[in-house]
Amino acid sequence: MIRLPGGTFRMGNDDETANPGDGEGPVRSVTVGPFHIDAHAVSNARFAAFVKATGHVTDAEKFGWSYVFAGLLPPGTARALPAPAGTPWWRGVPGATWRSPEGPDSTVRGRERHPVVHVSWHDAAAYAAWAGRRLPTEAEWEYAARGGLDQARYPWGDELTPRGHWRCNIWQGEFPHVDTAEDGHAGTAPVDAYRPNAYGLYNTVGNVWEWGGDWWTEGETRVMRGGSYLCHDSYCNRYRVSARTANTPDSSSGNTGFRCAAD
Ligand SMILES: [Cu+2]
Repeated sequence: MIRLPGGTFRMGNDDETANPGDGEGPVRSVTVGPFHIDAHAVSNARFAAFVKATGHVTDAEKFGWSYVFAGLLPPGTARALPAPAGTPWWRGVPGATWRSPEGPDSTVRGRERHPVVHVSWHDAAAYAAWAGRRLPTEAEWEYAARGGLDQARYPWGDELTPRGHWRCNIWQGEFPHVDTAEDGHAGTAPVDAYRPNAYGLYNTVGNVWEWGGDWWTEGETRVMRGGSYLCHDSYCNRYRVSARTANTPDSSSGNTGFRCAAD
């Protein structure tokens, strides 16, 4: 974990390119106290250690299915549940779990250093409690992800690909049909891929959405931050440091994970 001294920073974003319903703005001064935060998302190896120690059963395992991006499904994947309205690239896949991210015939072998996915907010909170940690507040997450840069668009600055170099794992090509993987990865990347920000945090934007400790405004969904490997300007530009979304605490998908914080 990384120890951060805390301080006052400008949180949020007034840019009109943000999604109006997301509540990124207005920009306001926020003060956070000192805290610790994981340098990267919790990996499959770490989550496996938690499950081995506790026998934890994830929400996706209880429900018997989870959402997988259609483009990552092995050919012939059977009995996928229909996609939700408006997002035809998702499939509800029976047997998709953190151990089998693309369904029963898949494994995380070779992806031990990739972020755990198909974990709900409940699963993330259970892991954090086991580890003697907690999920970061939104303010802590954004303060840490900004790495000391005031109102920059990304954790490293305002330019998406400085000098032509990719700094995060998002979608390149034509979403949702062609991912050219110009950034080096289609699907998840290892938790410590790319260069960290100035505070030493890896992959705060892109790779996987990260559950946060806070409720969304209305109190039925939990905040998620950072965007994922599926983000692309043509559909979802939430791979920015101020971007946010939410989901119900029992939801899971192949592009959502988490990192922990501690006092
Ligand atoms: Cu996105």
